[in-house]
Amino acid sequence: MKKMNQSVFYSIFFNSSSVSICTMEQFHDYTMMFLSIITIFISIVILRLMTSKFFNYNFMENINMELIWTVLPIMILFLIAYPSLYYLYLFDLTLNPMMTIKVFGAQWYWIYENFDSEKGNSYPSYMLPDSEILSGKIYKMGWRLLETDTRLVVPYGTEIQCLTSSLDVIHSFSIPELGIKADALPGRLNSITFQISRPGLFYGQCAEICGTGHPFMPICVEAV
Ligand SMILES: [Cu+2]
Repeated sequence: MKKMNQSVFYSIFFNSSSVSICTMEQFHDYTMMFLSIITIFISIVILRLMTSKFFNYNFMENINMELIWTVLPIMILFLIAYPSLYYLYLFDLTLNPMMTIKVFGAQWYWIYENFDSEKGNSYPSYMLPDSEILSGKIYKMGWRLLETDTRLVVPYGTEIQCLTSSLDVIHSFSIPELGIKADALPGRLNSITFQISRPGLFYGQCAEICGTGHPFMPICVEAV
């Protein structure tokens, strides 16, 4: 229940689709704050230097000034680096997943496997070709090159662990809207945890060049 409240809180106040992408957006804004301040400050200094008619030829050294322009950048870099590393390791944490899904990349489609069912059902997910989207009924209509015949259906508001692997070459399971990107490597299991904060459809594409069918293996996640 506590987790549900947290994700609803995120979706209401930050208008983002998952807890991790919300954190990334916040960190982006935080970093942009420093970038804006530095850019404005440097612009003012350059403009003043260009427009000023005064030159001080006796001004050779100033210990205090050198101290400030050494210590201040170090502090700014630390203020950016610390939360950056903190979030980097936070996203790797898998605390208490309520569900585990397995994602296999294949040339050129995805195979999803649900661990929680007793038999362990696995199903492939192919892209819907243009002909099917155009000729289909309304329920079949969707984004060109993004709609799939079967969707990965997951609950929202719960922590979901996603294990990725590949059957042939390297693929990458990526959904930008949810802040997910995990390489699918043959012979290896990669783990990524995410928590979707609202119901809806989320689209992604393979993010590692894997052959001629690479642009035609989209990911469609349905959060219910
Ligand atoms: Cu690919």
